[in-house]
Amino acid sequence: MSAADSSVAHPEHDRSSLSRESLKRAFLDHLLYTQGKSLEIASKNDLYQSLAHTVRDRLVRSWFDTSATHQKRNARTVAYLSAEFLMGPYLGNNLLSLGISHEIRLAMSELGLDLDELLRQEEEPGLGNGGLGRLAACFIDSLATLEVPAIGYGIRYEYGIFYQTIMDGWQVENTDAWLRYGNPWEIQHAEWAVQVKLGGHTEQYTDDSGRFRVRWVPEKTVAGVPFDSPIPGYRVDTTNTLRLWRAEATEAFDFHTFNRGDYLGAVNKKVTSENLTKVLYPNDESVQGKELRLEQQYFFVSCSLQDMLRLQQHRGQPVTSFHKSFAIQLNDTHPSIGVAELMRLLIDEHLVPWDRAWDITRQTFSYTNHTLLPEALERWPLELFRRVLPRHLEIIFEINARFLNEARIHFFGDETRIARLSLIDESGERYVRMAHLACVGSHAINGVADLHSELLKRDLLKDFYAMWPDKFTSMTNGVTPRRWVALSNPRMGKLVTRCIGDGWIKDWSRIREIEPYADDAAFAAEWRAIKRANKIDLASLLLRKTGIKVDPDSMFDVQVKRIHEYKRQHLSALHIAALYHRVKSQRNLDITPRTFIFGGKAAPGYMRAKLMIKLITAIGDVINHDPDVRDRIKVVFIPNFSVTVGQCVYPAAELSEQISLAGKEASGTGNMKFAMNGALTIGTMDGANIEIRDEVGEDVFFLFGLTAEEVYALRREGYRPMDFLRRDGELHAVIELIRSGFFSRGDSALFAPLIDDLLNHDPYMLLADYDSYAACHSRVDQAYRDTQAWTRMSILNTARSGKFSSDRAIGEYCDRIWKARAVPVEKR
Ligand code: CBF
Repeated sequence: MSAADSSVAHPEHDRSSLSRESLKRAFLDHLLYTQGKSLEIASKNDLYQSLAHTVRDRLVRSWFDTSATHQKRNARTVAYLSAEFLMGPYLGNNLLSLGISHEIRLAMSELGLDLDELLRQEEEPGLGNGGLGRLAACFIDSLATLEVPAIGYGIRYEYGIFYQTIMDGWQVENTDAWLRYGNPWEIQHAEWAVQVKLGGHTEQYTDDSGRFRVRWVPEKTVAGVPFDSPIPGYRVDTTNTLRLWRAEATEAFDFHTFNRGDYLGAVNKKVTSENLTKVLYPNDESVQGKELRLEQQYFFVSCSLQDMLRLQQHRGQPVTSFHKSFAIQLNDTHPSIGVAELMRLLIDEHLVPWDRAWDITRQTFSYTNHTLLPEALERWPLELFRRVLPRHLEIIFEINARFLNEARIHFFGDETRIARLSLIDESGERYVRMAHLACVGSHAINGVADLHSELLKRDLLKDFYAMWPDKFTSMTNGVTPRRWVALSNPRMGKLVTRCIGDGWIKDWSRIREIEPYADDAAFAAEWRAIKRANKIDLASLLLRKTGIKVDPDSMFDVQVKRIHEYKRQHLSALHIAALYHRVKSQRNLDITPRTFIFGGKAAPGYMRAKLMIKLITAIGDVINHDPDVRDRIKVVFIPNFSVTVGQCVYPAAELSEQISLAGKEASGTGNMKFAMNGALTIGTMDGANIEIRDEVGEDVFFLFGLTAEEVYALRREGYRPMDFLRRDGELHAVIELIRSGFFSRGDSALFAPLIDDLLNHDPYMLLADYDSYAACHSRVDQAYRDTQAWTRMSILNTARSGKFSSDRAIGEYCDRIWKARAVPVEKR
């Protein structure tokens, strides 16, 4: 039984439908009537689908009651607009929320079935790239658990993030057909479909009352169809909605073309329209100005805003009080076209005067920035923008003209600053700057960790900060303890529950209550045993997925995240190669046996990141097969890192690598998942690492590297990587080893692009931080030898991680930005 199951489900649940007998009956009914199978001939997928339907049915009543309560109370609703929702598998999480995992397990076993096997059957919807999409998933879990009326709006991509395999050490991408067996969690609502216009031109006209108006004559119209999934809060009656939009052609056939005899041409339009939601762009932290991506963004934003206006009408509320009913959060700039779209809907379609519409818009939106990297800042070539959204460009010009008038009063005579502030970049080819649109159209702007928010104010958005200091705030990210502890680490959950009760599942700050147990020998022994059991589980997953056998008694040193130069996986690679070099030069060197575990995807077009994967696997290949190493070092790259894999990795980790160059990682959320599960951090003063260190204490954190200030200073002085290389003999030897082709079967050209870049430019300052990183690892090595002291640190680390729950983050957003509150659901 998991820790989470040990408490009773919410007392108000209709217990009879949750009894073992009724669960079994419902399951068999679904098998027969939904899947058309009997137990004897059912496939694993049939069994999974039947179970998923059985569980979904048990959410429907509270789902109804939730929307009825919200409508009746006209409750202020948070609309979380995000182009990505990386939800992870639903079944386990929904069982946890309902509190029926134990009964279901027994029901399945009485039918001769194994619940764990059925859980493994679920295809995870990979509708996100990484941190940003997963944050959205944690946030909607917290909103539901805190009973805040909320809808997550996004895109129902037919193909999510690609499936990664590793062949000969290289990343290979395969399509992710997650819908191939259907998605039992969603319900399609064709009756709420909306029409979305694209392309064409605008026309001016005078309406019946003599007012000047603009009409958009689109080139095409696409239908947006909503697919809803229930998002149950943990042991509460609230079940919110995740509403994802699919694009459909408005007409299946172009009859005109069809009648002319061009049968294939007649379905072309359908195919092109439906391409809109075909595939998730697999780029993380970089954008390509692709027309389809702009169309995707506009499509889901327009669908969502039209949907909110429909709900507003349904609630009997006037359009002019839209901002009182909805608080819309822009998850990065991807949905920021919403500012212009809401203006268009209010002015053109609901005939609201400009000033009133602008007031409503600004009071509705708030914007979260997730990155400082210049290559991740969205801007669209003006001509492309005009082609896709001609009416919006006019609106943006008007917003810009009014905004720049206001800015000129603030910054009288400072035309350089005015040009920097403008929504249109006119320094060369003209672009629409989406972050500027988001800033101007929102009443609040936030970064996702304190350092990041400060850097936004100091650099990226400094002109906006100078103009509107009160709009800026900081909201440190958080992650849900339901998925990332209760569900992923049931062994730890059970131990914690035994000691302090299960209140931590809904209120992670209570985890602090385990702090006194850090000095309790029996507790520490159990803590260690749990970590070891989790490591054994991960070891068998690694063996299954890579064929590499690892020693569960070695230290599990883990770096899982997107592969990116700024995250510096290659810094780890250099250090591993250096350890190897040491072992080879002093055969009997006494080192702490370590398993270095990597995982993460590189954007398919990001050659340097793909080469980093190859470097890690190539170094691993040599080390793992060298008898001199005697298994004291192992290197494993887990293919296709995902939420599902993460659930096995975080609980087993002992050391969490958070080694980005200071000032580059906005926050990080993996760092929080590791900390909650007792892995100590080796990290730089970057993103939320700083706050993790503040919380857990300096002596429970392995710090290295330059601070963001030092990075700026060094860059200002003129950074010369070679100066650092000359000072460090070991690093020099390692670089030479890689360069010579030692890890690439003699191919000295293979890693040249990476190495040359490090020696000549090193934009992420690996060489400047290397020394401090290697020295820090030696401290880790020593610390790990004292098992009791290490365990104590691990317990303290978890005990002091209370701040990093998404419940805390959502509480702050509700109070400080959304002005939203809990609305308990009335049961009917
Ligand atoms: O805020 C959530 C995460 O977003 C990113 O992944 C992003 O896509 N910009 C950042 O890189 C992370 O630092 C951040 O935690």
